[in-house]
Amino acid sequence: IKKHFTDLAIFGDTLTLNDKLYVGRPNIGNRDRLLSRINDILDRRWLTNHGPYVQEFEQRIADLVGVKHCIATCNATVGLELAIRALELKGEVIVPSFTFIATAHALQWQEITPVFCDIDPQTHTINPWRIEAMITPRTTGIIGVHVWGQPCNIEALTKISQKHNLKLLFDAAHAFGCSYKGQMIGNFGEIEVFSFHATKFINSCEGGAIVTNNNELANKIRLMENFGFAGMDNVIYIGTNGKMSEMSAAMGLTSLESMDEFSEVNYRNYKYYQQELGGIPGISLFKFNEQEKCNYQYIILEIDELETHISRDKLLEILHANNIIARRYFYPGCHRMEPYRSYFPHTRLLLPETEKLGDCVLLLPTGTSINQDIIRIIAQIIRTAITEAKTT
Ligand code: T4K
Repeated sequence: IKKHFTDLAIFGDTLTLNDKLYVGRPNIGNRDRLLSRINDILDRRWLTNHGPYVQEFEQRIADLVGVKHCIATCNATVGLELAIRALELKGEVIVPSFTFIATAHALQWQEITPVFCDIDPQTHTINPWRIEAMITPRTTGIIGVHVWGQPCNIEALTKISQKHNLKLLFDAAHAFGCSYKGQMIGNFGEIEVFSFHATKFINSCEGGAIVTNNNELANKIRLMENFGFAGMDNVIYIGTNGKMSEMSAAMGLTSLESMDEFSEVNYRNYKYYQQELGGIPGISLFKFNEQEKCNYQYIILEIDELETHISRDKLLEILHANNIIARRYFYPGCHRMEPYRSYFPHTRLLLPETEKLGDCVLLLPTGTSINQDIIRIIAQIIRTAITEAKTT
């Protein structure tokens, strides 16, 4: 074993990982089923525009979530944009900064100001108790993000939104297959939006879905997603092209068929990580509530540098040098990325928990390309890096 961090591949001699391990490596379902669906699409020559596979995908999602309406989209970002338009949000909308930049961009793209709110350090989701102080006469809505598939405090958010007459919408990009108080995510707020991007629990290569129990909103979104066409040659809304293609739906349906297997593998990996990382001082693994349904798609570490004597960034460098391509999601927070950094230069002061988490969070690989042996190696690299840091 090499001794110094100048030799970053500290396990180069003994425990080599030959292939790079990525966070977000897609889980692939049954290839034969996928190829047979692709052949069907080619035979049918129906490639997009609400074809039979998209309709089947929407129905399967609606059934799994237990929600009235599902509208499949080309991705979740456009899904959020459509939801925001359909809800007629304007002015300011309160969102967490600890999220993927798409949540903020979906608002700003429509000239709505995202007002960044701090998070609860336990759940990593928006802190409802910080919201009321941020409401102004221009505020029209709240977007909660179920980051990592960890549901927001939906009860508190619902109460606040009702009290102030604000629209409540959830970015559920990470939360397909998760539940809150026994009910599936997808049933809360006015609308929820899932992502089926390649890196997500269920993937359609690119894709998303808008789900709602509101008939009127669902009708409106269906039209807006297809340029606002209410029939051939008749446009009644300003719309966009948010449609999912048949190829994406074929991938999505195939992925859905392996959903139980994916969540079992993810859960097993989560338990292995818990076992292997347990007892390393200064490292904590984000804990999910096992009473709820969860897709366990993310392995989230927090590094306490005072205890480990190693910064998160140094550890990241060591992991990368050992072919473990860990990620710093969601560093540094939307408020510190352009254009928001320039628009709101003082926001940092209002978001101490977001700042703290952004500086110590690290995501590790999981999914079907990982197993217990690999997790043991990853944990051993982390343990050695910390031991070395303490002795140098
Ligand atoms: N809201 C939230 C909370 C989100 O996290 C996201 C997306 C959205 C909204 C918007 O959803 P979409 O519009 O995308 O449906 C990635 C994804 O592109 C993005 O979908 C995701 N969140 C975000 C958390 O991660 P990047 O910029 O980090 O992607 P990239 O290219 O660095 O890849 C991520 C990792 O996945 C790498 O480790 C490589 C690996 N990977 C990626 C792809 C595409 C693979 O192994 N195979 C692949 O095919 O954003």
